[in-house]
Amino acid sequence: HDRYDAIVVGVGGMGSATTYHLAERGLDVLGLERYDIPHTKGSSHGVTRIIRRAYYEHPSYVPLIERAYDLWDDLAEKTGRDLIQRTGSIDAGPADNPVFAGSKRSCEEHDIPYEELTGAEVNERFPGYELPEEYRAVYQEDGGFVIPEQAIIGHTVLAQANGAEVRAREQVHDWNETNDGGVRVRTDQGVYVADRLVLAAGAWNHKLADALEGLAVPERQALAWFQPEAPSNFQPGNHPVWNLSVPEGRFYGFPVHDVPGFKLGKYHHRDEQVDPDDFQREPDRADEALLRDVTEKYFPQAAGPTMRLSTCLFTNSPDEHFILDTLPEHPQVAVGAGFSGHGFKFASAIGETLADLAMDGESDHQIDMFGLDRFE
Ligand code: PYC
Repeated sequence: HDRYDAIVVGVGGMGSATTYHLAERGLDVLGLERYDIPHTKGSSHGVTRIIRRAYYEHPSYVPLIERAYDLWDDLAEKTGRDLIQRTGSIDAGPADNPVFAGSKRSCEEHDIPYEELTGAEVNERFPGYELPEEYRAVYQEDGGFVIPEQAIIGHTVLAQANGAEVRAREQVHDWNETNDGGVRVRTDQGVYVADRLVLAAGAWNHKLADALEGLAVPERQALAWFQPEAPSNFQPGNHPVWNLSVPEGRFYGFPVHDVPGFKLGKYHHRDEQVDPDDFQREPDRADEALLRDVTEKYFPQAAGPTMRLSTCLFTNSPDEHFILDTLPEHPQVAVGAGFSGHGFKFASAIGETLADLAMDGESDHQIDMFGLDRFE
């Protein structure tokens, strides 16, 4: 193969979607993945990822999440895969906390239907919760979860059906610009040339672009699944996905799906910035204890025996907003980076955005907030 239109580095959540969107536009695309498709070493494993329209991080994300919902439904239909479930979402905490207040603001600004509930009302309606009664919560009926492994397989299969070449277990060492403005990518298996490059390598992105140094910083996270003692209260139909701001930190969780346990995690679990090639992957008792304590306090009926523990990686930008841009010195290279623990739900739309950026240097999606120049 002499030359591709585009090469995508990383065929995980973002890269598989990008490979699909490029191929679907009739472009000749190569996707390169250093591990398996899907794999458990990065940010896109663990069976469930929250999706929510009531976006407390900033109202500017709402148009992108609307597009992501449409594209997830489209992917589910085209592939026949069950990859999204609607459970409703709860964003809660004390009255002045940013999770509740930000979620409400996004609903108000974008006319998203929602209900404002007290902690007591949440507990009554969804008996798995035991929130302090005076807490405030936004309940939004379209919230739910995406199944990341199914999403990656779905995007990859559709990319291949549209002519993409995808290679797993092939590690990109480096890339450089060709004299005619393209890119040459060197892997442990060979050398490939393309007009455009997309860096979607998650926690490894900063190793492939100097411009991302210090702007896309990997962080170790831990997840726990505990067996509920009252299983029916933690089924998808009875237990909305949740984001909670409590004195112990910011936590998130899910109903039981696939793994026989109620899943939760803490944002910035133990504040451990790590090298993705050299960190403690195996969860330990301290990881488990931190998540068990919060489960006992706010979801006591879910605090049964441990069913699974796992680690994964966030890649944080300094302001925890995404990076979607071309590289300042290499306009033929698009990057999707720094998703800061809240990106997966958008992957379907980010694939479309990165395909736009790679081929046109711009996108119709609202991504002004996500440029690299904000860090200058
Ligand atoms: O964005 O809701 C979210 C989320 C949950 C876990 C990590 N991010």
